[in-house]
Amino acid sequence: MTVYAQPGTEGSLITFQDSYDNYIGGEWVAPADGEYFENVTPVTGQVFTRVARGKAADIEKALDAAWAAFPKWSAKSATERADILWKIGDRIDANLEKIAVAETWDNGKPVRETLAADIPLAADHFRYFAAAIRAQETGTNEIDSDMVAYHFKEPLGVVGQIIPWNFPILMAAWKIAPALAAGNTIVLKPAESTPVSILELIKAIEDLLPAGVLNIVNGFGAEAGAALTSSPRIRKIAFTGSTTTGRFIAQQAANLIIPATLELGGKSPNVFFEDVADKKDDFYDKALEGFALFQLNQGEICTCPSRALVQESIADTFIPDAIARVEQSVQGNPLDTDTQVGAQASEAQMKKIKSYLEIGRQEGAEVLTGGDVAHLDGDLAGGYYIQPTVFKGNNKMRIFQEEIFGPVLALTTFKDFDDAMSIANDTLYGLGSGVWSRNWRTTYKAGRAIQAGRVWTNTYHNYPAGAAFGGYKESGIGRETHKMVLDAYQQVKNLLVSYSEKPQ
Ligand code: TXE
Repeated sequence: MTVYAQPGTEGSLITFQDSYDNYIGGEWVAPADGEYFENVTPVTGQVFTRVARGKAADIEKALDAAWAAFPKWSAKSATERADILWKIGDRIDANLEKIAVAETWDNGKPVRETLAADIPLAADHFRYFAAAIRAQETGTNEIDSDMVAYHFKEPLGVVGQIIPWNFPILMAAWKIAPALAAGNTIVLKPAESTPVSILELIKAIEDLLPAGVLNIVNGFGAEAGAALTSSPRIRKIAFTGSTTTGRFIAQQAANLIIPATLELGGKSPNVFFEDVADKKDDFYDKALEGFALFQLNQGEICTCPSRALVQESIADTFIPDAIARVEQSVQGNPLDTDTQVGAQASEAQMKKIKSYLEIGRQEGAEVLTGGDVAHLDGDLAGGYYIQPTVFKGNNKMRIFQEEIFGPVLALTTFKDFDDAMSIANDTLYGLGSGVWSRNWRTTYKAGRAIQAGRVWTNTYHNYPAGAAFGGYKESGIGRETHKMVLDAYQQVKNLLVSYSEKPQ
């Protein structure tokens, strides 16, 4: 067990600046109108720094810098760009602990996760796209003996990227790495509740990046965010956030006639077929662990397995075992490596979750465990903690249909395969899902029948760079991760060439 010291106290790996500016054209630039906003750590609920409150003028400045950098960056060879991305990956690894503590302090998630997942996965993403861009090939097509079609993949130009607060650094890496690999330059806006870890990451890598290639403007959605997503000077927008904001951004993209990739909300079903309980062996144990994973990242994951579907025939044994597994989770100081459940990212999010705990009760759902805020001691008492909660009810209830984005599981039972698929697909969303069975035919059939972009099969919550990620239905448009995302950051140039001496 290691308990990292709180930032700014004795023995801490990091002391935050009193204030942070925007990062534009390779420099730290004060906001045009001089306004800053306070940033709070959800670990204690205390303000720990101030951050530039960017607005339209700052976005314009960042767009100027990104366009100025575009010709040189896009003219670099894939090998040169890959070289820089690879070094960024290595630099992130070299600063692992410091960035992990910054991410934990900014977001409230346990340091065991930022150390083992968020930050290493971000580093890996840069190396994956360094390799992918070098390996990218395009086609030549012989139309006839005198005519050849050549295809080239060209970058789009300056792209806008809006980052959410649940995985600030990883979501930024998911967007920055492919965009830069493909030769674009970027204006990026972090979420207003978690801007600082991204800025600390930039401090660690800024000497590797040519000026203007990556620009960060902080601020609120309605100010900096809207100025970016409505600008006719961007050639693409990438967004991760709520379905409500995503719908609005899609409309803006339609007006601008630019592509938008949207990674939005979810209400993912996690389906447990009866044969998981055939034996109380390692597989059974793994399935219980899969059930308990709704608590990961305090449930603030768009793919959170927030609906558990358990086959009726095993309900009497499986559900008590699964609840016992949930109750084993350690909730506490996010800076302690033993902690598995930390703080919600903001007070607003904690209040939203609390209201759903009330809604679940009012709807008549049964509380199997949890059901309240968690009161921690000392200076953690001011932080934003919620008890991991399991409700039993039915799929028509709001707690089964609406994204809560907290450690709150809605559990129901099903009779047979068709019943399970009908409940699983009875949702507006289609991002993640899980199926658990010892029978490969069952898992395959379920995997194909569930309308979601990813179906984890006998596993959950792995995010390798090489697997495509994205939503069906109202969970979004387009994919991230996997080399196929490069297509979202490139356009195809075709040279159709006649080698004939005669008119053709
Ligand atoms: O999201 P928003 P909020 C879900 C989750 C959560 C709910 C509300 O259910 O409880 O959304 O969270 C920027 N133009 N998810 O209100 O508003 C904003 O500044 C341009 C799921 O925080 O979508 C931030 O950077 N940008 C999700 C980002 O959008 C705008 C992750 C996300 O904020 C903007 C986050 C505008 N008009 C929340 N308005 C996931 N899919 O993982 C806001 N933003």
